[in-house]
Amino acid sequence: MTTRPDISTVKAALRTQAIETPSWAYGNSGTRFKVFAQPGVPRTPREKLDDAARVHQHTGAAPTVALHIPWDKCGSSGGYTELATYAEERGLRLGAINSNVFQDDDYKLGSVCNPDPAVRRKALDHLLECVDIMDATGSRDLKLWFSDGTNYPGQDDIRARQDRLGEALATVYERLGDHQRMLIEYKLFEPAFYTMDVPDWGTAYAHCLKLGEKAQVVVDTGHHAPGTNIEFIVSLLLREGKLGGFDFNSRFYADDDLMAGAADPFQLFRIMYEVVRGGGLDSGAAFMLDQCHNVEAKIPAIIRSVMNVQEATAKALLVDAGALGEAQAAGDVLAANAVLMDAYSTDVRPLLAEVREEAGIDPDPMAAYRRSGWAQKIVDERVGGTQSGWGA
Ligand code: PSV
Ligand code: MN
Ligand code: MN
Repeated sequence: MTTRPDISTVKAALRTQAIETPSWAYGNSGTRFKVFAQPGVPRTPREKLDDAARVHQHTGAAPTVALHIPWDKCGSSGGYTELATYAEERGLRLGAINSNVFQDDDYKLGSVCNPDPAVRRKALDHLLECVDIMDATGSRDLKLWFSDGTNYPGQDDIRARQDRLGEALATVYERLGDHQRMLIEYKLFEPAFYTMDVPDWGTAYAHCLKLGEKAQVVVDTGHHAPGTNIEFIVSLLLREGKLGGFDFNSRFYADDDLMAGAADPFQLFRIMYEVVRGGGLDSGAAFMLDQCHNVEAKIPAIIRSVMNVQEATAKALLVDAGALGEAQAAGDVLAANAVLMDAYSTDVRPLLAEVREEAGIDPDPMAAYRRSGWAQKIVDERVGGTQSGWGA
């Protein structure tokens, strides 16, 4: 039985898919070895939004922008409300608020897991401040990533550190409003090398389960050991109602933060297939990018990443579910694999071009951006761009 999805259904799903871009990807960022500053990068959160508006204008698929506090600090809660209005005036909304408890000297031995209660209190206050900011911006998601961990066996009590983490998370969870969520991100290693306090999806999941339904896991695609089957994790989290969203990026080695879909487009397809299969396009999962553009131009790199996520999604939507189910039920391994590979091998660029044209935008976002003159305009107008994010 062939049940290739109806093309209008596929188009409708592609039209509604929203990909959130990170404010920090617009600024100068790079590796710990060198940040190659680029002319014309934003100097303020508003200028980051100006660039994000270009990405949304050319793709039609990037309506929200994640903030990182204090990289996007506004001073007062009024400042955040004004920033939200500024975003709205440009057809955008402010997305996830990312906390930052990893860049102060005080956090040398950790933030909410630190053995010193005063440091823990400072970190907790920052997380609570992030919820205040969400109230001002109207953001739904608080994204928590902790660099906490230890470098040496015996350095600290790893079990007690879990207790400290649980306590902080519970306090922040209590502070969340009805429509707000807490997304807990995990990372295998770095900056700590012996233990991370949230090293994997299982640890994040265990805390989320204890906290309640507003707590969900976020999967950063660069945060696993090489060879990890990320799509399995995605499938499982969706099945348990605990997939909060993604930080998409590509990696060849570790947390490379390269453009999504650049290193392994097949992996991105496999992930998006599990998203489609598990109802993740409609579950409220956030499709965020978390990338650093060190040697490539930033705005077109973000446009390319959005397009790569869209292409993987389109291919996943084209999987012939009927034929796949039949092959699986018959135990026909090769036929089942062929169904998936057929979808992956489909050139979906014409389909996405059509979707864009029907939405009244240029079918080729990269070319449209190049022609727009924006790249030159920002070089001419912005002098002394700021460093944001990693390397800051
Ligand atoms: C940590 O490596 C991380 O993936 C977290 O999401 C941070 O908030 C983000 O990077 C900043 O780039
Ligand atoms: Mn991340
Ligand atoms: Mn990362």
